[in-house]
Order: sequence, then structure tokens, then C-alpha cells
Amino acid sequence: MDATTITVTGAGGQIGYALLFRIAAGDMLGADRPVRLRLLEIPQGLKAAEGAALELQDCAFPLLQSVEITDDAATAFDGANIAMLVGARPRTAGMERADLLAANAGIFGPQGAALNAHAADDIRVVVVGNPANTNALIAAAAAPDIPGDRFAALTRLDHDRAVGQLSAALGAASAGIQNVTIWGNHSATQFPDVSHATVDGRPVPDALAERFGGADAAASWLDDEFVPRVAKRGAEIIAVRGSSSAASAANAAIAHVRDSVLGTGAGWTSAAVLSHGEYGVAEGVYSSFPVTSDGGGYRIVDGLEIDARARARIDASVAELLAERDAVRELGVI
Ligand code: NAX
Repeated sequence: MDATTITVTGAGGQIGYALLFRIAAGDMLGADRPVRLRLLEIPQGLKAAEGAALELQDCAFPLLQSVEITDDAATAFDGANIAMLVGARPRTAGMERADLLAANAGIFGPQGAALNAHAADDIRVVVVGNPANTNALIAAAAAPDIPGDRFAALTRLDHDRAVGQLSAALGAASAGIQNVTIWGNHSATQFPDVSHATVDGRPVPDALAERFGGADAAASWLDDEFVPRVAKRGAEIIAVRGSSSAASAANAAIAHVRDSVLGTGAGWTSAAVLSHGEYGVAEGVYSSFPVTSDGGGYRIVDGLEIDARARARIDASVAELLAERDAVRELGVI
């Protein structure tokens, strides 16, 4: 099989460190597909990326054909089949949202342009760096020759966190839990929705009603415990671990690409993809949806019923996405 060229930005950071070895081991594209890694960093991150590359060499991974490290986006994306955009400008104390969006526009705009000019025709892009949905919008806007549906932002971590919480609450194996959905923005406004989910083939709402002693108690658990716990899990990890999610974020990024390229199998997953107006989500934003893939990229699952509770929460998260889009428009970057 031909080798796949994968570009990882922010490769010297903590998610990068958790990601590279698993890609090289074949966890992302399968044990039969050789990979070439391109690591893009800013100058001050190059040493950390070089250190990771030395360790990759020491693993002697049979599938790993080459590792190149650069601080030049054109070089990093040249011929790339898959781009995982992890490096971003974090929010620092006192930074306003507009400043954060502007700083990231300065990263994701040029990277989108470099993808447009240099990536392979079959390029697929996943944005991990925050604010991920709007960074995806910025990168896609700077890449007019790449179809917008080749870009996505990562909400698979939120999805997997939701599955993990249901698994713990119901005492059920995560493998038996299907069709959870994350809607909206990868932020505290996201809506983790279990209304269509099943556990071992049984509706999750029924299983929760049994577990908590009635439908009202189950609804309270969803509103008061489950939704906020999933939406704020990133902060919980920081509080307990002392630094932000890294291995779980890398695992989710790998699962996102793997399912996009190899297919989702039974049920659906979640990813923030370009809205064409599905489920009343404003056209043109990158919003999380229920998605499936047959290997050719993610497609939004259609025909699901949205109840009033879900409607209000989806609308609130999409309103935040639109506010981010407007702020970026005011900056003149899209
Ligand atoms: P780190 O600070 O450990 O690493 C980021 C790396 O990116 C650094 O090495 C830095 O030098 C590099 N970088 C910065 N600007 C760059 C540029 N213009 N080009 C290339 N590299 C650049 O952060 P880490 O913990 O790895 O997190 C990376 C990003 O993922 C952050 O924006 C974080 O908020 C985001 N996350 C997104 C998640 C998601 O589910 N979508 C979950 C995990 C994580 O919070």
C-alpha cells in the first residue's frame, strides 16, 4: 500500500507527543498502511519536536517511512493527505475572546492558505487547536480550492467523554453504547445528547429511567450532572491532573481520522463539520453533528427528531458559533 503523508502541527506539544507514536504504530490508519510524518512547529517548539523524532527513530516502527520537522507551513503541507492541526495560541490571563480569535486567525489563516497551495488533492483536515470550530472555519476560508467538507473540528473527545460517563452511570461496557451525539461548539455550550442513544440495543433514556428511578429523575441527572460534566470535563482534567487533556485528546483525534478514512461501522459518531443548514444549524459554520463515514469522509446523519430540550440547547451553542464567526468577520479574516 502507498504511504500516507500526515502533517501534525504543534507536534512538539503534549498532544503531539501522545499522538505521533500511535500514528506511527498504525493505530490510526491500520497495520497495513505505511506513514510519512511531517511535524510543523514554531521555532521555539522545534527542539521538542526533534526530541520526539529521535524517540520515534528509537521505536523502529515498521510502518514509519520518514519524519520531517519544519517551521515552514509550505514544506509541512507539501503533498499532505491528512493534516492534524493541533498547534494553536492558548488563551492567557486577561486575554479577551476577540484577541484569542485574532491570534488564532494569524495561525489558521496562513495554514489554510498553505494547505490550499501544497496539500494533495485528497487532503482531509482535522482541527484540534482551540477555538477548534472557528479555527476550522478560518482555515477552510483560506483554502478556496479545497472543498469545505474536507475540514472538520474535533468533538470526538466530547463524544467519547459522554460515552464514558454513560458507561459509568449504567455499569455498561462502552462498546455497547451507540448513537450519542455532540451538537454545536467544542466549548461549554456544547450539547451532549443521549435521546437517540442505545445501550446494548436498548434506548439509553429507558435505561437511565430505570437506574435513577423514573424519567424525571433521569432528566435531572442529564441536566444537572451529565451535560455539565461532559461539557466541563476539560477543566476537571486540568484541576485533577495539573495539565490539560493530552492522551485522551490524541486518542480522540486518532479515532476521528480513523473512522473518517476506514469507516464508522455500526452507529454514528460526532464531529464538527460544515453545516449546509442541517437540523436548523446556520449554514457555513463548523458545528458538531451526528456523522457517519463509509471511508470517504464524514456525512451528517439525517432524519433525527429533535425535541424541545435539544432544540434550545443546540440553538444556544450555534448562537455562540455565530458570534465567533461575526467576530472573525469583523477582523476581516474570513
Ligand atoms: P501544548 O501547548 O502542549 O502544545 C501546542 C504546541 O503547538 C506547542 O509546541 C507550540 O509550540 C505549537 N504551536 C503554536 N503555534 C503554532 C503554529 N503556528 N504552528 C505550529 N505549531 C504551533 O498544547 P496541547 O496540550 O498539545 O494542546 C493543543 C491544542 O489542543 C490547544 O489549543 C488545546 O486547547 C487544544 N485541545 C483541543 C481539544 C479538542 O477536543 N478539540 C481537547 C484537548 C485540547 O484542549
